[in-house]
Amino acid sequence: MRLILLGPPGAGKGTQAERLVSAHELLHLSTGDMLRAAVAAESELGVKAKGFMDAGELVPAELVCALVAERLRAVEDGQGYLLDGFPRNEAQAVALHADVGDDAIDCVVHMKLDDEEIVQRLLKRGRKDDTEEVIRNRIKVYGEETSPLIAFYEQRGLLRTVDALGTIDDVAGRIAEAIAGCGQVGAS
Ligand code: B4P
Repeated sequence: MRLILLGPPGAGKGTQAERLVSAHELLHLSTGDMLRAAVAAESELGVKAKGFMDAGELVPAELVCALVAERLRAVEDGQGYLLDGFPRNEAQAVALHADVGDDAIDCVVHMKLDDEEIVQRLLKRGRKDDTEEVIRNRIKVYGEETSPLIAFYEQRGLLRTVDALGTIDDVAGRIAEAIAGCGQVGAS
């Protein structure tokens, strides 16, 4: 199974990704985690990415796409994967499909959550980029840059929208239902 988790900041992509990768033995590619590791290691990429992340902006596509392409090229045939937080705009989606092909994704799970719940969850999480001002900017960037991907994947028949409000178990149950049959021949 080859999945994308799409949703606003704080929708719980990372939280649900952990469950999905262990249930389906998927390779987990989280661009947020990869970028945070690069920042912590003070690598060339990390130094370039840090300012964008601290401000709640997207890291430039060429940096993120190179990172993901390198990992995806190393994926063995038949290995399922989960892209968590990537692609985050149309340029990244186009780059992804140019690299791995149009049929390299079976389903896109769109986790839907309203802005006030996002702010409350992220203030509670308290990561360095979880101040109210930065969270509101990330919500704005999501609306402008990432949300057009909902239509992009809907047109390709891949989108499954799930309500991300409720307990972690509730949301996991909805995702399990939404992806049942994904990646099987004849699945719609
Ligand atoms: P990410 O690391 O992707 O993080 P996120 O969107 O903030 O959070 P996520 O949706 O994973 O929520 P989580 O499970 O933690 O991005 C961080 C930054 O990296 C971006 O702003 C950007 O700068 C950069 N970046 C990443 N990918 C990029 C890309 N492709 N291109 C350019 N830049 C990129 O859950 C949030 C909180 O809610 C947690 O505390 C969790 O415990 C809680 N929670 C989860 N589910 C819950 C539930 N059902 N009920 C209550 N609380 C819940």
